[in-house]
Formats: sequence, structure tokens, C-alpha cells
Amino acid sequence: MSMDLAKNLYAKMPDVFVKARKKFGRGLTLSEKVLVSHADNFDTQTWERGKAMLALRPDRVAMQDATAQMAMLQFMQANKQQAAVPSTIHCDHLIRAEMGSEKDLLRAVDENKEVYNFLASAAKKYGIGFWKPGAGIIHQVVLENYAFPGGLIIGTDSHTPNGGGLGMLAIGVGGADAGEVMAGLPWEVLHPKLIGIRLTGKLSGWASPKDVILYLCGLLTVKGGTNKIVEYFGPGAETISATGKGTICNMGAELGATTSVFPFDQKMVAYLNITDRAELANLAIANKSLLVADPEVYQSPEKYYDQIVEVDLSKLEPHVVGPHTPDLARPISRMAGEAKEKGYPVELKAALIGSCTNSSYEDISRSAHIAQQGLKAGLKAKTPFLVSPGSERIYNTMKRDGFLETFEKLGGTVLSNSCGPCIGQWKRADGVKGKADSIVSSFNRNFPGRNDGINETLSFLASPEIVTAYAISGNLTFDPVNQKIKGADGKEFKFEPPQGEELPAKGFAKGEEGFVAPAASGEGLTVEVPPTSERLQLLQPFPRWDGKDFEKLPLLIKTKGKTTTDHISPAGPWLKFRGHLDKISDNMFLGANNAFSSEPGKGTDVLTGESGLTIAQIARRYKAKGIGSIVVGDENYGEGSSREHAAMSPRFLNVKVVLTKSFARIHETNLKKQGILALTFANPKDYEKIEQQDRISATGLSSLAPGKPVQVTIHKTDGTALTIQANHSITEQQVAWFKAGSALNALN
Ligand code: MIC
Ligand code: SF4
Repeated sequence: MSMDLAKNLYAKMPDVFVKARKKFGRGLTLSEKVLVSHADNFDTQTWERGKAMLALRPDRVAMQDATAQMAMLQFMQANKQQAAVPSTIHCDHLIRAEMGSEKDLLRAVDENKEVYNFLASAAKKYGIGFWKPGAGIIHQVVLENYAFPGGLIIGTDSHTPNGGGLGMLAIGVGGADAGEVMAGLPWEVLHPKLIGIRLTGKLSGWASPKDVILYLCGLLTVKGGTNKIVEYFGPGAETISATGKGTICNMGAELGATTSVFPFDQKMVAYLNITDRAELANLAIANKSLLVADPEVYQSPEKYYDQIVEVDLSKLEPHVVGPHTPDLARPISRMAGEAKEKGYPVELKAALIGSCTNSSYEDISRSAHIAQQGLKAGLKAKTPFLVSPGSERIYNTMKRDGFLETFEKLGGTVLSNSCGPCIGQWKRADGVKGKADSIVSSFNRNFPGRNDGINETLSFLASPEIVTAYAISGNLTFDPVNQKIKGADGKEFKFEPPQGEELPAKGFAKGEEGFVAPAASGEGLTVEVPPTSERLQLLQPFPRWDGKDFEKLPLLIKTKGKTTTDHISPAGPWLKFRGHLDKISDNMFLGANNAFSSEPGKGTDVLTGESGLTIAQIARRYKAKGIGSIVVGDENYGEGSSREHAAMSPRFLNVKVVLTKSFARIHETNLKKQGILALTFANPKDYEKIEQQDRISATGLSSLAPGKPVQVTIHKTDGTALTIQANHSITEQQVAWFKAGSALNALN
């Protein structure tokens, strides 16, 4: 599998590195090594960080079921016989967590039949590997099977960077990007700047890899990594397991980073060996110098990275982040005080561990050690305690080594190997809409409504071992590191710091493989899309730009504050419509705060004055009248996931322009791909000038060009007008997408 890819790559790397060192006049960082060795054409490209667009040739594409549907529907429009690069589809997001693993899985297979059949038949026809529901969560399966040091993979999921744990650049993209790469085109990305993170010391006691990234989330914020690669190095890096590195890279998505990566080391060798890839490990060892930065980089990193952060792992305390955003971080010792001060409900209503981020053998064995100590003291979980294993391998190994039993004795429920409660696929029995209560998980996301569909829920994130201790205490003010807890006999005791094994001594137990290889030739095979399906709808190309400026567009919504893709296109119950653009568009902006409405997701039809309508209802009314509209947004608009529905639904419902203070990377690209004009205020204060009844024009579009601001005119109801400037990052090629109506139209 990855062996041939790695062999070819390592063989060509030395020559490209010689050229690159010459061109740049210096040694190369690891990120640069991976970028230059995947250049579509190293010689003709410009290599300017933060400015140049790079055209790269990824080694692989990975897609998960919720985003693969649009990716495949778009790929099919390109009329190709086969995917041009090795690709896989993973069925993980659509399984609802309710009754435990077996029953949930059976029901999922039944209720998602149409979608799974579509994906399986498309995979078979186009030469794509298919991982069945229950096989595991995309990022864990990729780490176990496909990731390799020095490689470049793109995935239709924002946590694809998990693969950085094995020393590769693994990057989250929208489905259109994946579709194009599978159609044989190079993949474009803004040349990222580099943040170097130098790790010293060693984690000990309660501190875990999760705490490294939770701490960094607090330090760098959810915008801090935008258009940057986070590259780790230093003596501390070598002390962290490969899966721990995966966790750190996975949650680099929460910094908005393009991706994160660690240099190749012995921990990666150990992980490759235990996941049956000894040959690959040996090949990487023989090529080690290609898979780490040049020595001079590590000697004076400040000369090579745009920003340096130092973290002493020995001093790191366990952290808790949240609610509502992953960058509201504090050491656990300060949680109780802050909860009191801010009035967070301290009784915990649920504790959840696992997910794509934190279900390694190390995580699970350390959490089980805490659970065992609780059981020994006669305690059980005081809250519902849910465990989401990342893959079939992890699940079977947990079972063999007795961890499942421990969790179940504690009162826990083991769910199927899937995303479940992390993506709102969770039937929380006790939650009440309108009532704030607190939950804690070892996942990576905590936006409002994310887990249980209830916007008021305060969701906190911590390491799995801390979450397990929380489950036992049932209280957010409990600090297992420093405080005692009462056992069943009334006597107080203190938890010993968690202990676990990085990798299973007996190797991984295997379960059902869950992998279906594609047909040797797809000729004559059909892709199953039932014409009357409620779940799938073939795509119609979006209309081309008519060559006219956008004049006096009504304001569809001005979002206030955080506007993640979960606000724009909520998941949970809507996940089932991910393959049906018309149906899913009814969810558009349901979670967003409208600056002109007290109720999230609601707004006013400014043409009739009727208020209390959903944003999709309003957009459908405008569309029926042949009128386009504009969306105005705040900072880091579209942060969070890669779901391109957050761009496709607005496009489908006739939004012409999205004008914000700033964008998150994947979403900005997704908007451009779908033919929406993505603009940013030249002066962010102009955001304040936009009022509900304004009509807004964007003009001079026939001369739209890279680096040339767009003129935006705000027409007020009193007849006055003010003109402001909007910037954009549209390239020459992207101008063509805009004019063609979408990137896909430009291709055909
Ligand atoms: C997420 O964690 O938000 C998701 C669900 O995995 C998304 C993808 C999706 O919306 O399908 C992501 O991270 O990109
Ligand atoms: Fe699945 Fe959650 Fe990971 Fe996204 S973050 S891939 S929803 S487990």
C-alpha cells in the first residue's frame, strides 16, 4: 500500500532537496521537505510563505462518509474512469450513538442503506478503497494503515492532520478539492507560514499529549494557526508516543492550522512495527535524514520558522478548555475557581472519552487505570460515561486486555467505532433545550450544540484520564491532581497519577477487517443513486456568473461573534441529508447568531418585513424572486470543519457574496470553489456600519483580479450611500472559478 508510495517518494526527495536548498539559500524544515517533494513542478513554482499558491501532488485522498457524498457527487461530474491517486472512503460519521455498539451499528446499516450503497458502489467503480461502517474513524484508520513519514495526504475532514503523528503532512480539505485531485489535477494551497514548537522535558504524572495541545489552544487561539503549519521538534518531541503526537496534530485543527507535523523518530518506528508495517519502518529508518528537518534548522530554529514557541513538557499541568470554544483554556487547578466566578453549572451530566482524537491504547489504558482505582474504592461513574473507540483494532484490543470490562463495571457504555456523540449523533436521554448544564469529553470540538444538539450545553474538553476522573466525581470543581475524593466507605483517598502502556505488549488484537477493495475495472459498473431518494441528489452545475456586478443585494444575515461551520450548517440530525443539497439547505445558518435577531438562526425578510423566519426560508423566498443576497460575518468566519455544505447551501440558495472580518482557511476555499465571492473588510470596523435594511453592491467585478480590492457600496434606507473597500485572496485561477460559476464548471 504505502510502501510503493514511500519508496518512490524517498527516491526522488534528495534531488529536489538539493534544488530547494539552492533556491532558498538555506537548509530545509521538515514541512518544506514534504512540500517541495510534492510540488507539481518545483522549478516553475514560486515559494513564498504566506503569499504563493502552491500546486501539489498529494500521495493519497481520504474521505469520510458525511463529506464523501458531496466529494463523490462532484468527482462524478468530472467523468473520469478511475480515481487518479489512491483513495479511501470511511463510514464513521453516520452511526447514531444510543444503545451501545452492536445495536447502533445494525440500525445505522439499515437507516443509511442508500448512502452506504451509493458510497460502496462509487468506490468499487472508481478504484477507491471502502471501509465499512464500524471499521473505525477515518483518522485512526488512516494512522493505522496509510500514514507514512514524509507523505502528503488530503482528507475531506478538518482533523486529517492526525496523520502528522507519523511524520506526514495530512491536510483537511473540502470535497471539491478531493474530487479534483481524484480527477488528476494538482491540489492548490496557500504556501503556509511555519510555527516551530520546541518541546523540551518529558510529560509526567497526569499530564498527557492532549494537554500540550489544549495549552497551545489557549496560547495561540483558534485563529493563531490560520494558513500556518505547526512543526514540532526538540528533545521533548521524541518522548511522546506516535499516537500522542497524532492527538497533538489532530487538534491543531482547533488552532485553524493548515496542518501540524512531527519529525520521524523511534516512536514512529514502534508504531509502524506494531501495526504490521515493519518494512515501511525500516525504509524510513534508512532514509531518516529526509524525514526530519536539516540539522542547521534545529540548531537555530528562529532563522527558519516565522514564529517559535517553547513548551517545557515537565512543567505542563493538565488543562481543561471550554465551554463553547477550544481556546478558553486553564490548568485544571484553576477550573473550580473559574466555574464559581463564571457561574458554570458544576454538576456534570455526561463524561465521554475516545473519538478520533483520543482513543489510542495509551489513552485507554491510562483511563482504565483511573477507572480501576475508582472501582477499588467502591465508586462508580456518577455521570453517564460513554466510550467511543477509534477503530476495530482498538476496540478488540481494549476488549482482550480487560479495559472494556473495567469501563463497563464503572457504569460506562461502549459505543461503536465511530464519531457518534462527537458529531451530535447522540441521543442524550436527559438533556433539555433551553437549560444550561455541563458535560466533559476528550473530543476536540465544543461548539454550542455540537454533541447533543442543545445550544445551551456547556461542553468542556480534557484528556481522557481527566475525563474519567470527572466521570467518577461527577463534578467540574474536582481536581484529581491535587484533591482527594471520598470512597464508598467514606474515607478520602487521592487518585494515583494514571499509568498505561503506549502500545499493547501483546500486539493489537484484530477484529473484522471492514475493508472492501475496489473492482479491478469499473467498466460496466453503476453507481447507485435511487431517483426518489431523500438522502441523495445528483448535482446540477451552478449557473455561470452573468457578467454583471452585484447591485443592491439584500442582507441575508449578519452573523455576530463566532460563526463556525457548525453554526452555518449544523450536523447531528442534519447529517442524514449530506448527500441531498436541496434538503440540507434548510439547515442553513440555523445555529448562527444574527446581529439583528435575538433568536439564533432566525431573521427578517427585508423585502416584506416579515420576521421570525429561518434564514433558509428567507433565502428561498429571495431565490424564487430571482434575487441574490449577501452574508456578512465576523472574525475567523467558517472555522471548524471542512464541510462544504456550509458553502454549497448558500450558493444553492443564491448567496452571491460573503463579506467578513476574516475567514478560516478551508471554508474560504470552499466558498471560492463553489463560485461565491469571498471578501474581507479592508477596515474591520466597517462591519459595524452594516444595518439590516441596507442594500449592498459589489462592483467592478469584470476586472476582478488578484490583489485588487473590490468596491462595496452600502445603500442606506435614507437614500445615502457609503463606499468601503473589501479585500480578497482570489488568484488568477480562482477568478476563472468565479466567472464559471464554480471550480467544477471551470474544469468542464
Ligand atoms: C467535524 O469534526 O466537525 C467533522 C464532522 O468531522 C467535520 C466534517 C464534517 O462536517 O463532515 C470536519 O471536521 O471536517
Ligand atoms: Fe469524527 Fe469527531 Fe473526529 Fe470529526 S472530530 S472525525 S466528528 S470523531
